Amino acid sequence: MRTQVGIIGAGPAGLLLSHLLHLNGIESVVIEERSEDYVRQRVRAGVLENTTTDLLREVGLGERMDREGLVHGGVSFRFDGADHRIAFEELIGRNVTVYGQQEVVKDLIDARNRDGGRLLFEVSGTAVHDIDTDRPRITFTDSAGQPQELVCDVVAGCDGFHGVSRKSVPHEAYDHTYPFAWLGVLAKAAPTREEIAYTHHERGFALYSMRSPEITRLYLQVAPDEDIANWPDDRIWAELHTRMAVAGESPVLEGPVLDKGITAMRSFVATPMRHGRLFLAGDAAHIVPPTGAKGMNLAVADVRLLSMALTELLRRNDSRLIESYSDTALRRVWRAEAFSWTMTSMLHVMPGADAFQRQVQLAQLRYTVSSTAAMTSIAENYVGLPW
Ligand code: RFL
Ligand code: PHB
Repeated sequence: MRTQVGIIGAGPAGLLLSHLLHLNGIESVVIEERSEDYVRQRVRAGVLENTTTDLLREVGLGERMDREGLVHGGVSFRFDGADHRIAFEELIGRNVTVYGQQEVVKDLIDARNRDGGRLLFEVSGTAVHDIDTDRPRITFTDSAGQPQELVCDVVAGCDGFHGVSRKSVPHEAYDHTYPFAWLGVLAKAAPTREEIAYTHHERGFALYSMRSPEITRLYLQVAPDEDIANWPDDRIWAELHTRMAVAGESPVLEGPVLDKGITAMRSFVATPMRHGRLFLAGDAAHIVPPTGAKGMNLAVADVRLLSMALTELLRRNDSRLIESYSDTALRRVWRAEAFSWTMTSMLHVMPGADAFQRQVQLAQLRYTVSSTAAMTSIAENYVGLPW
């Protein structure tokens, strides 16, 4: 097989890259190790920056998002037994949209299928070769068990944090793990509030979010090595009520649990994001803890840049943008790393923190929700800084 851009991974990064390249007249093939059903159903991120929704609309992917997405003009921080709203729309005139990552992925798969895109699911044994030459190759076994070779002009490694691409890029790794994890629950229960609430409670962080008028999405800070078996549904609900209550009232309405899982919290950056003709994008190159809701948005930002750079390279033989791809992308990545780290440190209970550190943390929270300057800073980072 032959194509211009061989894309490894059908997550938001790989699928959107393929779509953007198609709009610019560039051919690609996406290979994915999971099944199409699995990829369409995988429950993950929920918050789209204003920059992301603008881009999705611009490239013809806004229709269902605008119909079903929930526009939020602010978020709340809950602590000291009260709700403190950060009003994005009043502060900076922008907002975010809650629209599940798997909905974006479904819209992308449907768009690629409509446009005759080549998406190969259930491949195995993916390996990249000859990335130092101008004819890199990807080898894999297809879903029928046949060995395949894909010869390309360029390879895009969009295969997430546990993929194979990053191993072929000599890089410096910046890695930070946090002494806690998130237990996430998707429940068939109507949200009782209209906006997301980030809760700081002495028993640990909790997050109230939603997916639709029928579905709530909730998270609890737990130990990093926590076993999900220790968290029967009753315990989860009891803990959510305790942490999120304001003046004795819990916003949480219980309902059947549709999905639950534990996510480790980590910050990671690989630099550079390129070696020869292999370019990394999204979680393959960097991850952030989910507290800032930045992961998928960063994947979108990377592939927006990469699609423009590859278009210049492959259509006009101009390599200036591609030469600066890694440096330019990493500027935004490090900003998001800083924001995610700040949000994570401010809102979680830090195991082992002494009494002094706890008071400093509370002082920081109180300042953040009472200063217009501090709230504006949270708002502009949360809704997405300009490209
Ligand atoms: P993905 O989505 O991991 O996709 C990579 C794809 O590559 C495939 N793959 C391979 N395919 C072929 N050959 C191989 N050898 C392969 N190895 C892997 C995988 O099967 C997969 O389909 O990476 P991508 O596209 O870079 O997208 C990144 C986002 O998925 C991620 O950053 C977000 O989900 C992070 N995240 C959030 N981001 C936000 O912007 N807002 C949020 O509110 C938000 N909340 C979250 C999150 C992530 C979470 N978890 C579960 C990690 C909340 C949680 C709980
Ligand atoms: C979600 O709705 O899944 C969600 C919301 C905000 C975050 C992370 C995840 O910071």
